[in-house]
Amino acid sequence: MALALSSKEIETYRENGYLLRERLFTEDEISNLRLSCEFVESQVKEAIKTDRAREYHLDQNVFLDVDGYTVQLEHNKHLDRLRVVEPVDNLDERFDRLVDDARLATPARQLVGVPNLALWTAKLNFKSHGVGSGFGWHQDSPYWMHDCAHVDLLPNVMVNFDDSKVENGCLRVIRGSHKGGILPGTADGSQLGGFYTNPSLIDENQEVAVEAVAGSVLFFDPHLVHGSGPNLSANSRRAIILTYQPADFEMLKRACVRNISL
Ligand SMILES: O=C(O)CCC(=O)C(=O)O
Repeated sequence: MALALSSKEIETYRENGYLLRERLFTEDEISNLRLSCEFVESQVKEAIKTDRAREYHLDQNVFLDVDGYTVQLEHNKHLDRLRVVEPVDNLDERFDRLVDDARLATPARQLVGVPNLALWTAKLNFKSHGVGSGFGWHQDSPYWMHDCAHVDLLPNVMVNFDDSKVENGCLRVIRGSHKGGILPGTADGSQLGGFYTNPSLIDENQEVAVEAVAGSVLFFDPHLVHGSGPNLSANSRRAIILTYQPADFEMLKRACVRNISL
C-alpha cells in the first residue's frame, strides 16, 4: 500500500471524519509492540507505588501523575489494572520510533496540510480483558482547546495492537460528527461531564463500530464524536493513539517539542 493517502482516501476522511487502513503493520511488528505494552505496564505499575506519584480522584475514578505522565487506573475497583497512560511515547524506545513511522506520519502530514509535524500527545489504552471499561461519547477537541490554539490540526492515529471487535470494546464513532466543530458537553453535575458530548447531539443512526485486525490503523478527526464499550471478553484490546500537530509546537502536558523526523 502506498504511504501517502490517495485523494479518494482524503475525501473519505474529510466526509466521515475517519479512515481505516487495514494491516499496516506485520504480525512480527505488532508482537514487538505488544512487548512494549507489557514493558510500559510493568514500569508504570512500579512507578505509581513510589512517593513520586500523586494520586487524585475524578468522578470516583483514580488518576496518578508520576514522572511527567498521567495514569488512569481501571474503573469499578479494578485498581490492579491500568486503563490509560499519557504521554507514553518516551516510556519505550519502540513507541518513540513508532511516532516517526512514515506509515503514520506521512498520512498525518497530509491531513494536517503542513510540510512538517510534531507530536501533540500519545496515549496507551489497555482495555484489559474482562474488566476494561468503556469510554462515553466524546470529542477530543474540548479537552485540548484550552492548551492549544490549532485544535483543528490534531489528527488522531490509532494503532491497534490486538484484534479489535465489538466484544472487546472496539472504537465506535459517529460518522460525520466532526463537521459540527466543538459540541456542547453534558450537564450532569459530574466532574468530567462537560467533556462528554451532549446526548441530544448524538445521531445514533450514524454510529459505526470500527472493528479492525491487529496492525490496522485508524485516522480520526479531533472533532469526531467517538467512544467505546467495555471489554468483558477474554482478549485485551490494547492500542496507542498518537496525535500529531504542525512542527515546532510543544506537546500537551510536556514542556518540550517532539518534532517528527520523516
Ligand atoms: O480506546 C478506546 O476505546 C477509546 C479511547 C478514547 O476515546 C480516547 O482515548 O479518547
